[in-house]
This record gives sequence, C-alpha cells and structure tokens, in this order.
Amino acid sequence: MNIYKQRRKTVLKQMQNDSVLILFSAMAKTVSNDTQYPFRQDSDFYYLSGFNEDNAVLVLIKSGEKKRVVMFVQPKDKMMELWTGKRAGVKKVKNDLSIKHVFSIKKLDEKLQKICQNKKAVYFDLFNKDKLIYIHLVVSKVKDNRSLKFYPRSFLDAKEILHALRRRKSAKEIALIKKAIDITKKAHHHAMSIKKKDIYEYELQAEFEYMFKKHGAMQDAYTTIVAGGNNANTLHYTSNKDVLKEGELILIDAGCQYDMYASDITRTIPVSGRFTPAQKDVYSLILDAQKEIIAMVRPGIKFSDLQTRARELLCSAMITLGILSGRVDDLIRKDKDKQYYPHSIGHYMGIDVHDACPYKDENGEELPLCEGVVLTIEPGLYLDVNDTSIPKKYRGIGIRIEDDILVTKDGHQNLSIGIKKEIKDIEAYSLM
Ligand SMILES: [Mn+2]
Repeated sequence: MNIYKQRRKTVLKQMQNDSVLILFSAMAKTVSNDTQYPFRQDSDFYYLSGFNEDNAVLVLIKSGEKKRVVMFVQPKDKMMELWTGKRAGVKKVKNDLSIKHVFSIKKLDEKLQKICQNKKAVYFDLFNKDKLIYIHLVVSKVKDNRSLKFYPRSFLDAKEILHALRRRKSAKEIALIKKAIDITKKAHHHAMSIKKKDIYEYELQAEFEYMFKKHGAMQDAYTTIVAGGNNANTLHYTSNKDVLKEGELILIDAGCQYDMYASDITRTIPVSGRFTPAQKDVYSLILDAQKEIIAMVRPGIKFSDLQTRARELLCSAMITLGILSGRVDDLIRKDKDKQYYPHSIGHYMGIDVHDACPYKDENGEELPLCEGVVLTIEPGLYLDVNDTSIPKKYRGIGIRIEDDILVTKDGHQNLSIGIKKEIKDIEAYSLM
C-alpha cells in the first residue's frame, strides 16, 4: 500500500467515532504584488497526502465502520497554469494519490458543510486562528440545520494525532534523511577545503547553497548560519555579512532539505585551516562532551537526561578552562553555566528541521526516546569577546558541534558520522 494511504488509515483508526479531520495545504505567500516566497508545503498535509500544491484540503471522515478520504484541489485552468505552472487537477490526483473522492477546491464550503452533518467532532489545526474561524463558520451553518441528528460539538487538535505519528520514522523516511545528510556532508567538506580568508560570510553561505542545489536538494532546511569569530556568539546569526578573518573560527550551521526531509549539521572550523592552541582547548572539550552524549542515546533515555549530562560536562569543561570556578553541582544549581551554554542539547528532526513531535505524553510526562526517533545532539559554548570574566585567550570563541542521530533498537546510529569533526581531520581537509 502507498505510504500516505497507510498513514491515513492509521489516523482514521485513532479518530473518534463520527468525526472529521480537516487538513489544509500551505498557501502560496506573496512578498508584494505578484512576487511570491518560495513555496513550502505544510508538513502535516504532506505527511498524509504526499501532495505538493497549494490551495488544497484533505478530509478524513469516520462514521462508524465507514471511513472515507476526500481531497479538494485546484482545478485545471489553462490561463492560470500559463502563469504559475502546471496543476495536477482533479482527475490526476484521483489516480496518482489513490484517493477516490477528489473535488475542485471551489466546492469546499458546500461539500464540507455536508461532510460535517451528523458528526460529533472536528479535528483540525486548533491553534491556527484563520482555520479556527473558517471551521467555526462551517460548523455554525451545520448547526443551523435543525433537521440533523448531530452537529459537531467538539473541536479537537488534529496535530496531536499527527505529531505523535511523525515521531517514529519509517525506513523510507530515514533513507531520505540520510540523503539530505549526504548532500550536507558534501557541502561542509567543500567549505573545509576552500580558501576562506578575507571572503564574506555570505560568500561561504553561497557555497553551501550551491552545493545543496547542485546535488538535488532544492531548498535549505533553514537559513544557513555562517558566523565568523565573535558572530558565533549570537545563536541565530543569519545576517552573514562580515568578512572572515585569519585566526578566527567559523561556526557553520547548515542543512538542506531533500524531498521534504531535513538535515541539521553544525561544524566549527578555522578560517585559516589551523586551530590555535586556545581554540583547540575549547573545541576538544566540547567534542568530547558531544561524543559522550551521543553514546548515551538509546531507547528509554530522555532529552532531559541528555541535557543534564551535557550541562555537567560543559560546566566541568568551563572549570577546566578557567571560565567558571567552584563545584559543578553548585554552579548548575545556580544556572551559572547557562550564560555560556544557554540552549538545549538537541531536538527532533524530520520533515521539519525542528520536527513537530511531542516531548511529553498526555499526562505531561516526558516521553523517553524510542526506536525510529531522529534527533540532533548539539552542545556548544559561547564565549563573548566583551566578557571580561572569561580568560582573555578564550574571548570571542563560539563553538557548536552538531550531528543527527537515529535511535535504533538497542542504541543509536550517528547518521552524520561521515562529516569530519576531529581537529586533525578538519586541518587535513583544509590543506587539500
Ligand atoms: Mn539543530
């Protein structure tokens, strides 16, 4: 069975009786006049349909044992297609997506009202204000019809079902993530090997974007961060507008999207190809911590366990470096480490780079990792150039090392292990 059909079946099974689930595609977004932002399909909509056009709606209907899938898409329109590209149209969607009931999006309001008749609940993206208003209008019209037995009295969160499903990746999804990582590897290695002294950060960013597209990844998974020297101490630095100077490090957080699946890799490399002794001190401690945290990843362990250990390791690294003094447990209790390691150890990764999967169960308890989860492990230290409490030789150094990890049956697999991160390997690559 087609994977999307399989997923729809699983969702239908989890829906309550006499309910409807409504999922909207992303809409093309205008910059101004007739110029548009690059289109990116809504992740949940894609997960259940595999359909990549805008202005479409997928509806799952469950009434007793009867289950039905209905899709609304843009109809064929020669004139519009001349301007904005080919549309699949009703007939092709019926065939290609193996959905029996496909209609023009123009019939959405009318058909949706019928679909919601005699249903008890509607699932949709509850926290999207526009959708909430739209669904409210549809259901209000249904409610006005007094001849009906029921109208939907509960609005439920479709994302709760979908995001829990998205947490465990299938073999096919893992293969796409691996492909995205493989392309990202080529880009990071390319960046290590080329001359970087005195070029602009955005020029190095362009090398990444070139490599991504060159190898078939049409979009970035997020805006590439190329942060030279102290810019690395701004966590989401994306202006990439400064010149890379000899003697500095460059923190590069870059990943592409392949067939809708993300990769998310950070490497911190020297502009000149050689780490200074001070940079080596900081880098080796973070790398050791990262390896130890990755080694902990297995089913049953929680993000919070990983974060606790990361804080201990980085805190003790900061004591070694003379940035903090005292006992690790005291320093952590007082959050002294957070100034230099302010973020968490990692996040889920999948269709979204920060994949929208649950971290807690319905009782608010943290979910342990399980087989099929993909996550990042990304410890870092950020030592601002103006922070006089840091030994002078370390000021202005910002380092993060990030890999993408798959949780396996009895441990983990580092999917990005092939991307160089040992000091000697990065230096050797730079001299090629
Ligand atoms: Mn990340």
